[in-house]
Amino acid sequence: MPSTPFLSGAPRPETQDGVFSREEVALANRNSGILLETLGLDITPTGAHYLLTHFDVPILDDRDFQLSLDGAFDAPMRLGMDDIRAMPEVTEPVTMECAGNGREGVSPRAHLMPWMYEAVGTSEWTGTLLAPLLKAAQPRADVQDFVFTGADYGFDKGHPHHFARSLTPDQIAELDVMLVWSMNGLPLLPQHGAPLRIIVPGWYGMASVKWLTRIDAQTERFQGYQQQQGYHYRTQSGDAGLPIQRILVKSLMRPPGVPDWVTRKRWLKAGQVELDGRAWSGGAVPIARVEVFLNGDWHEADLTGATGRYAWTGWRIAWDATPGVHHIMCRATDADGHTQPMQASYDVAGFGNNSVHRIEVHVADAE
Ligand SMILES: Nc1nc2c(c(=O)[nH]1)N[C@H]1C(S)=C(S)[C@@H](COP(=O)(O)O)O[C@H]1N2
Ligand SMILES: [Mo]
Repeated sequence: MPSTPFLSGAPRPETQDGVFSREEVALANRNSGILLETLGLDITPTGAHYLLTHFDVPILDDRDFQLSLDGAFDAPMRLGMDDIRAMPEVTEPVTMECAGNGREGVSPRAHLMPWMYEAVGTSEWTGTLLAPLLKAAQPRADVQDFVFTGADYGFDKGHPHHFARSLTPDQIAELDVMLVWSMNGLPLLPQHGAPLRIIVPGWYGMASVKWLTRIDAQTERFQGYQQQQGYHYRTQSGDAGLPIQRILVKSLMRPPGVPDWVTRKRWLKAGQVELDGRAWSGGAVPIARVEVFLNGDWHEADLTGATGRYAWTGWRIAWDATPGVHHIMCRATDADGHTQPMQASYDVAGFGNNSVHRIEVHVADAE
C-alpha cells in the first residue's frame, strides 16, 4: 500500500478537560447518544438508540447479500438473507452500551468519541441463535476463535482493517449470541448493521459486529486490531491490558423538571417529585438495588422490574424537593455485589467509566 498519513499511527492529541476539538465534535455529530428523557420507556425508540460506527456505514443490498462461514469448518456455507430469515426465530430485549460511554468524565480524556452518559439503549432484537448455525457448519475440534468480520473498512492508529471481533468456542457456548436482522419489529436500519449483525448480550457493544459478512473459524487466536489492540482496559498506554467483555453495573436517571436549552441544567418547582431511571449490569446479572442521593443522603429506590434477562431494570423514588440547588445522583448495585463507584478507576482510553450519574437541579419556591 502506498504511504499515506493514515498509516503513520501518530499519537492522538492531548486533551483539556471540558474543551473539545473539532475532531471530537465531528465524531459526536456522527455517533449520537440516546436522549435521556427516553429512559422513561422500556424500549428505546429505534431512531433514538445510540450509534457507534468507526468507519463509514456500508450500504448493503439485501438481495445479493451473502454471509460466508469459512476456514476451519468441515461444512462451510454461503447463505443469503432468505436462508437466514428461514432459521428458527427468537426475539430478545437487550441493553447495549458502548465501552467508551462516560469517557468525557475520565481525566485526562482520551481524544476519541467524547461520550458523556448517553451511549446506551435497549432494543428488541429479532434473529436466530448463532450457536446452532456454527454447529451446522461443523467447526473442527481444534478451532480456537470464530472471527466475525463487518463490511466496513478503514484506518485506526495506522492499522488498515475491516472491523472484526472474535469469540472463542467456550464463549459461544456460554453467551446467547444472536444473528440479528430486525430491531424493534422493523428491518435493521443501515446505521445499526443492515442487513445482518450479531448481538452479544451482556457484553459491551464492540462485540456486536454490524454488517456481518464473514464468520471464519480459526485454529489459532485472532490477532485483529479491534480484538488485540483496541478494547482493552489499560492504566498506562503500552500495557498489554485486559480485554473488555462484560458490561459493568450502571444506572441513569431521567432528568427531572425542564432544562435550560444550552446548559441542560434542570429547573423544577418545590414539592413532591417522582424521579425515575434505569439500571443494568452485564452477563445477565440482575440489579439488586438502586440508591439515589437526595438532601445529603442515599435513599433506596423501588425497582419496577427488568425489561428482560439481558435488559435494564426500571427504578423510581419520590422526592420532596426543597428550594435551592441540588446535585442528585443515582448508583446501582448488582446481584454479584458490585456497586457503581463515585469515580471510576483511570483508564487511558476512558473505557468502562461506570461512575454515578449526577444531575444539577434548581428547585424554585412553589407559588
Ligand atoms: N462492523 C462494525 N460493527 C460494530 C462497530 C463498527 O464500527 N463496525 N462498532 C461497535 C461498537 S464499538 C458498538 S458500541 C456497537 C454500536 O452499535 P449501534 O451503533 O447499533 O448502537 O456496534 C459495534 N459493532
Ligand atoms: Mo462501542
